[in-house]
Amino acid sequence: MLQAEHLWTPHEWQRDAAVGQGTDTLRARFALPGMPNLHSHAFQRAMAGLAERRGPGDDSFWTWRETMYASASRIGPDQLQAIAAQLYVEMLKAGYTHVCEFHYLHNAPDGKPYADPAAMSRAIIAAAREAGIGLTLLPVLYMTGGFDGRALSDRQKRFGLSVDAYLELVESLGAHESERVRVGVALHSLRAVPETAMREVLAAASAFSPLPSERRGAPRRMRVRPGRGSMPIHIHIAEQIGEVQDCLGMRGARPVQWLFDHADVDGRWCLVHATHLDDAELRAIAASGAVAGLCPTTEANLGDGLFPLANYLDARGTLGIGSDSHISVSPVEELRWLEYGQRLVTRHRNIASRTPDASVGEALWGAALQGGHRAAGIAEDDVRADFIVLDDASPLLAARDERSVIDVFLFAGNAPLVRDVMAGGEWMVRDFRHRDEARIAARYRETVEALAAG
Ligand code: NGQ
Ligand code: ZN
Repeated sequence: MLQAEHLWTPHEWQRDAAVGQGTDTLRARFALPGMPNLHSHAFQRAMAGLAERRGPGDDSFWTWRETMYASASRIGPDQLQAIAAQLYVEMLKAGYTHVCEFHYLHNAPDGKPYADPAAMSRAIIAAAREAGIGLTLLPVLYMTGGFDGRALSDRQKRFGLSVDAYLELVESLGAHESERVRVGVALHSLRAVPETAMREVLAAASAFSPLPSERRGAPRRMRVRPGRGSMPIHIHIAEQIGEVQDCLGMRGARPVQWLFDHADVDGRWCLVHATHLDDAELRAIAASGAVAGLCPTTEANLGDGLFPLANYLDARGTLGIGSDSHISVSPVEELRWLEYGQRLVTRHRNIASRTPDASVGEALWGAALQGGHRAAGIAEDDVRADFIVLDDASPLLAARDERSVIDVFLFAGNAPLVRDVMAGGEWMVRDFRHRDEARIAARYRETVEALAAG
């Protein structure tokens, strides 16, 4: 149980609040809800820092992608579980209590399906259980190598599934659903999914939405998440200018515009990155209730561009944060850079809070919580025993109170201020240490050393 002198329940502070159950009571001065991480490719953690050396030409997102593909090619289920478990421990220690895993590494390294087509998905589920983080598993449909419908390259063959194989995978994963493990659907990107395939998957996903009964019974039913809320739908979109240009050239519309013209985009959707938007696209996303899935440290690392935050917030858009490639694993850093990117280009301060006297830290943490839960498929009335406790002993928190503590947490620290983390009602991190971190880190080290040795 957590007994907090000051508990932030967006958007107000409660005094002397008790949350969670059990006799293992922890007293704390400042606590706040744990953050959902709405976008992760776990395997990429094992290459963080290995693409920061200049190549022969101009480096870009596309040259980084080749390095990423090469590192993916040697990872099987055991390696994936070891890497993901270590990553998820790091996430918990940083203050993330739930992760949406955008998972497309389905096939064996030779591009053929594993004997169990869900082998890689099950590795992710096992890793989340070991670490104790909540999971929304998003198996990804990936079919083509570009807008022109070209076949997958050899390195992309590990990602490829037919629509039928994909829907079977999603359906089979339903057996693993629980309070802590949810399943959604994902389309890798417009360039990787033909329009007809997109329609089939969306029809199947809608069969699970809590819609009026006459709208049920879409072409194909999946027995995933009976009785739960609607199924989240994630897609990468408009991250790179090259992608916007290709979409304009091949489909006659910008990516976000094309998506809104061809799908019922609503609050089930998470549009990952959505970096390059015109005004109409920005307003369409905001009005739809879809979540803009922002990954500022990855977007910076890959040279994607800057999301138009102020206009989007003024249009009452919903957003959340993800650590994506895991070049950094910290909600503090994502939110700090989300705000700082805007300060640097606008030459103004305090962008994320749109009302006078409102705390920027509270605005950022509150917005990303709301959007993160929505993207994870966690309903607003679904109470989560997911909390983080800040380190009372840090000199940074001396003489700080409710008014300033979240701003200090997000903007003033270098050493993380997250001391304890409750996830799913259990203390997974106490005094900066995760319950099982030594074992999980040792296995990660062995795994990465073996991968590096080839
Ligand atoms: C991914 N990551 O799927 O891991 C992508 C790169 C692609 C980001 N876009 C591959 N950050 O988009 O084709
Ligand atoms: Zn991604």
